[in-house]
Amino acid sequence: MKLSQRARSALNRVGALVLAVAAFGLAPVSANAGTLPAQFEYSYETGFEGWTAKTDQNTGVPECEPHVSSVGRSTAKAKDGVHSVDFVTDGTHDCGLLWLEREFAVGTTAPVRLDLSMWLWTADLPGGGAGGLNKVAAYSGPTCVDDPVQENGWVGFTELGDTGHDEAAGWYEYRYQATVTPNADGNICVGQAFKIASTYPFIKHYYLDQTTVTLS
Ligand SMILES: [Ca+2]
Repeated sequence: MKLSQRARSALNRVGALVLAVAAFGLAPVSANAGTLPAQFEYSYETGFEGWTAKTDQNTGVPECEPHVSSVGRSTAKAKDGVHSVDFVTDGTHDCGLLWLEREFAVGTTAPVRLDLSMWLWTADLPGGGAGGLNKVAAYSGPTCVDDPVQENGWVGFTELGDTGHDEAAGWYEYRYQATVTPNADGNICVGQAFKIASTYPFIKHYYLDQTTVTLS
């Protein structure tokens, strides 16, 4: 009887650990969604939590005039916990793409439904000028992006909205939903992106936090 209780207790501990890993996003680099539906949350409290940070300047052939935009982490703002992702944007040339991307193993090659929620801290007001026309965007596809291409917008990236808001500076939620066909290995790639679409000859900071990826 005691052994059985210990076994149950151990199973409970394993269950609690699985829940904790899911809750805090400490999943392996390629998050294994296993049986769908599955939900993953990221707060960027311990590094990028499996996401890869990229810009158009350091990924493939640069599309824009040289700019010093970068993606880092910060404690200046946080929606959850004390850290967020810091999109450091140089608007000198009115051109640029910064993004995080992550592969998810979905265990099927059949199309899956993606629901992405992310929160951005912005102080921009609507309209032109000092950044209000910058865009939050998202990417999904069977593979990640090795060389972003700009035609009418960045190819494969969907613009979700401006960074400018009538209300005060603060956190705003952006949502993206898509049906994604996995690659032959049963993986999809998800991207959270920031597009420079305003001209401002200085550096601006935007903060990203509390990402939820739901796959079904
Ligand atoms: Ca956080």
